[in-house]
Amino acid sequence: MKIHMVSFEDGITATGYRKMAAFMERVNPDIQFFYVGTNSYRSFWYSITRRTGTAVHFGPDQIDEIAQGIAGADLIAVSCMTGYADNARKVIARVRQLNPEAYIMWGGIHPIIYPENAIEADVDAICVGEGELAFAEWLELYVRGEDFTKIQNFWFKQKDGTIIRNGFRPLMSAAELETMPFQKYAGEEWIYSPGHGFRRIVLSDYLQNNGLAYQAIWSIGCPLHCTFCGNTVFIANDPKYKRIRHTSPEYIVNEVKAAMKVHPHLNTVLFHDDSFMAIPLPELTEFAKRWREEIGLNFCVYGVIPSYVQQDKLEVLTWAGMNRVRMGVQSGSQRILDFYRRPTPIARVERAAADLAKFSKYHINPAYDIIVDNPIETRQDVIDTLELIYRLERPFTLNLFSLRVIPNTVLEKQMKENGIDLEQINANYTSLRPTFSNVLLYVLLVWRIPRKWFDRALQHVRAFSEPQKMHPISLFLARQPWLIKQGLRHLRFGEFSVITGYSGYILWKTGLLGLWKKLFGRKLKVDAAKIESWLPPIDRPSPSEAS
Ligand code: B12
Ligand code: SF4
Repeated sequence: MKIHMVSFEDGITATGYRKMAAFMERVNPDIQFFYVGTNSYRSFWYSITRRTGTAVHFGPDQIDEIAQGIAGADLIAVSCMTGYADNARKVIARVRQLNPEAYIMWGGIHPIIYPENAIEADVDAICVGEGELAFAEWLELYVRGEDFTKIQNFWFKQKDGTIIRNGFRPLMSAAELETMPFQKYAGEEWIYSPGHGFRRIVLSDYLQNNGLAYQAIWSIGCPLHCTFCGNTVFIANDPKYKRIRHTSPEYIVNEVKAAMKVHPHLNTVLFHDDSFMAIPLPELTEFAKRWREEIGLNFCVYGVIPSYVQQDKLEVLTWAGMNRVRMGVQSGSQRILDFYRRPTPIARVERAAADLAKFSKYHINPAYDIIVDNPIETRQDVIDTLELIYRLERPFTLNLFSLRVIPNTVLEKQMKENGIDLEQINANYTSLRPTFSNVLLYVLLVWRIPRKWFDRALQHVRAFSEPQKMHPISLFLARQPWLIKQGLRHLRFGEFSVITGYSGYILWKTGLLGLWKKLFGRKLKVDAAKIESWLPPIDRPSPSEAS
């Protein structure tokens, strides 16, 4: 069977798509891989202005061009998040016209989180859970011409339009995850270039999107259920999603080694796990030991929940090469954290920041996620967040996100119950409203202004719903010193995941990057006996499942 597998997202970093792509290639080698996005996400101009969003709508000519490029196969397999669902739906409709015989299947985050919406597209099936084993089952029955409509993790649309909504397969066990192929990475792939159709992905595309970084996922699952997060749906579908499942340290190390073979310039690995620090210490230590011995690259841990920040875990991971952390804080108001149902008290956030600050010699400033522009917030809630940022132990930086409601999450229900018009909420995660409080947040990132001035500034703060003056120029200007500070910090650590394009590559190629790291890189030393004491007992079954 000839398969065309298409990812709709802004970039080429889709880890879930890449996992699924590798598996589909294993069970059906006649497959081609396509990426559709605007690729503006990581451009220099984007980082300066944040003018473009992560969801971009293609016009009819582009929809046609994309559909023409992918329609010629027996199975068109689409994957995307909600931000690109509208484009995916339009392309699917056009593919159907161009090739009515093709079987069209839609998987990925959007059909999982909002299946009732995805099934309305002109598809034959949607995948509402983990794709690998369900797809293998489907392929076998489909090729044999047998009835496949009872396969779990799929919804099927019959010829007469009726929908078969099947339930969920058990989530893959750690042992099953271990048998899965590594992410499909840097093989033959095609990328959409508006006005020119699809062209082969080349090194510069990787450098433009990822810099010198490899994007990885080691563990799946998160014990929390913040109302704004897709996790609420994953857990509703299967409560076992709360458990952290992961492959063995050997597996993830081998995956990164395989990526380094095709891209020897890789200089850092970004772990996007939802809650990396929830992995127990013995397993983290095993990972750290192997990583240090066999990989030796720096790495960044993105999904950190403050309640799981522990001194010993930070120590062992920093010893292994961790040089950056991203942690979810979201708000400085306990009332808003309760509204989001985040069980992390403000005091715990402060403790986690204080623990992280102890490693500042070895880390690029940790980045804390904050959600702003929430219409539920009162003026006091906004002030509470500013106050938290003012007093949090430095250094750190912030990822500021304008609240956007992911359809079909608990937050959507909460907002509707509160009478909030969802249209009024920013359609873009990253372009902030130019409010005075957002300008002040950027100022605080480069300068903790004297308390007296800060108190005076707080008097000008307004809630989202209150009438207020907008400050687009001040916001633009306030961002620039912060960007420069961030850029310099990354340069100082020789880290090129944020500074994308050829600059890091040239430094790597000429050996200057290696020299820089040798001269200025700092490595945490930890007593060998301590590491040994943290390792799991030898008879522990591996790979394990933490709970
Ligand atoms: C890694 C990650 C990223 C990475 C990589 C993106 C990617 N597409 O993989 C990066 C950093 C780029 C990223 C960015 C964003 N992300 Co993100 N990200 C994740 C994260 C943490 C893990 C995804 C993952 O790899 N999971 C593990 C894999 C194995 O699972 P999977 O992706 O679901 O894939 C399986 C199935 O879906 C299925 N499947 C997938 N494709 C297909 C195709 C077919 C045909 C079939 C049959 C099956 C199938 O099989 C796969 C294997 O089992 C998730 C949270 C989560 N727990 O999923 C958020 C998540 C996907 N991200 C989210 C968001 C909102 C974003 C951003 C918009 C955030 C922002 N502020 O900018 C951006 C989007 C930018 C863009 N490029 O367009 C939301 C999406 C919500 C939604 N309804 O769309 C999530 C769910 C987190 C949340 N807050 O709820 N993200
Ligand atoms: S901690 Fe992060 S991944 Fe987990 S539910 Fe909350 S937002 Fe989602």
